[in-house]
Amino acid sequence: MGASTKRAVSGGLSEAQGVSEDSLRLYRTMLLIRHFEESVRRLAAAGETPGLVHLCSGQEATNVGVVLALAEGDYIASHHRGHGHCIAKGTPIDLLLAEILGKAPGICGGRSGSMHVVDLPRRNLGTNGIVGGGIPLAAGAALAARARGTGEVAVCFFGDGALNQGLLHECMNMAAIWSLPVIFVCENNGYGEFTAMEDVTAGPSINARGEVFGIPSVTVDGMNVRAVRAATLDALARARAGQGPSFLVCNTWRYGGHHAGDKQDYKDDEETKRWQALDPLITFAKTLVAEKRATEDELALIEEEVARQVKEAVAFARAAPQPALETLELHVHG
Ligand SMILES: Cc1ncc(C[n+]2csc(CCOP(=O)(O)OP(=O)(O)O)c2C)c(N)n1
Repeated sequence: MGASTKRAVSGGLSEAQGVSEDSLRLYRTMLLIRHFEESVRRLAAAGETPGLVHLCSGQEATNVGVVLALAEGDYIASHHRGHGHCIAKGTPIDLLLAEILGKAPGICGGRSGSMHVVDLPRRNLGTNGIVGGGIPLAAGAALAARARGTGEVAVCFFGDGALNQGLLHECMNMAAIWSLPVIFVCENNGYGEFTAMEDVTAGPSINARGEVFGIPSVTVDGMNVRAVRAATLDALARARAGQGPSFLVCNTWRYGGHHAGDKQDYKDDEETKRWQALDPLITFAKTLVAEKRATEDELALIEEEVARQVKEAVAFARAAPQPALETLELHVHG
C-alpha cells in the first residue's frame, strides 16, 4: 500500500495557531490569488494563454501561509502551479498576467509564460516546468546565504509528484549534512497530473522522506492559513538559528484539473465535496467574522476591491503588445 492512503482532511481551523495582526492581509492575499486564477482560467478557455496553465485555486492557504511568513530577503523557488507564490511574494499582478499572456510588459518581457516566471528583485527564483526543479535552486540559494552569513532562508515548493524524484532526496541529504537554511514544502494536493498520489508513492508516510535524513518533518493542514503560517514560523526560527532544514507536508486540494482544460474525470465526487467544505477562503472568512476582526460587509468590500484590481490587470495585459520582432534573439544563449 502506498504512502498516506488516508490523506488527513482535518475539519475547521486549528485553535488560534499563529494568530497575528495581519489576518486581513492573509485573507486579502488569498482572495487576490483566487480571483487572479479564476481570471486566468477564463482567459485560457478563450485561447488567450499560450501553452498550458496550471492553476492553484484551492491551494491559497499553503501559498500565503508560507510566503507571508518570510522576510523580504528570503528566497522562494516554485513549481509549475506557481502563480500564487509569485503574487504572495509581491510580483505586481498586471505584470504577472502580462507575462502569462506572453506580452512585452510581462515581468520577464513575455518570454517565460506561466511556467518560468522569475522575479529576482523579490527573491523569487521562479516557477518551474521541471517537476522538482525548484528544489536544487532553493538549496543553492540557502548554501549561498549561509556562506554570506546574511541570515536569509530559502523555501522550495513542490507537489506530491516530486516526492519520487531523485533530486529531492539528494538535496534533502545535502541540506541535512550541511545544515542549510532551507524549508522543503510539499503541496500535497493528492494528484500528480491524472494519477492519485498513493498509487505511485511508496513508503509509510510522506514525512518519512524527510525523517530518514533527520530533518524535522511535519504534516500540516494546508487548507488552514494559520496552521501553515505557524509551521513555517517554526521552520524559519530553526533555519535562522543555524539548525538546518525542515520539511512541511501541506495537505491541500486543487479545484481545477492538472491544467486549465482538464475535466478531472479521475476524481471522486465525494472526495471533491469533502475538500470543498474546507475552502480556505470561506473557512478563514468565517473565523475572521467570529473573532470580530472584520464584519461580513468589510470582507465584501475587500473582495470588491480585489475583483476590481484583477479586472484592471486583465484589461492591461490583454491590451499590451507582443514583444517586438526585433527582440526575438535577445536573451538567447548558446
Ligand atoms: C521531470 C519532469 N517529469 C515529468 C514532467 C511532466 N509533468 C508535469 S506536471 C506533472 C505532475 C506533477 O504533479 P505534482 O508534483 O503532484 O503537482 P500538481 O500538478 O499536482 O500540483 C508531471 C508528471 C515534468 N514536467 N518534469
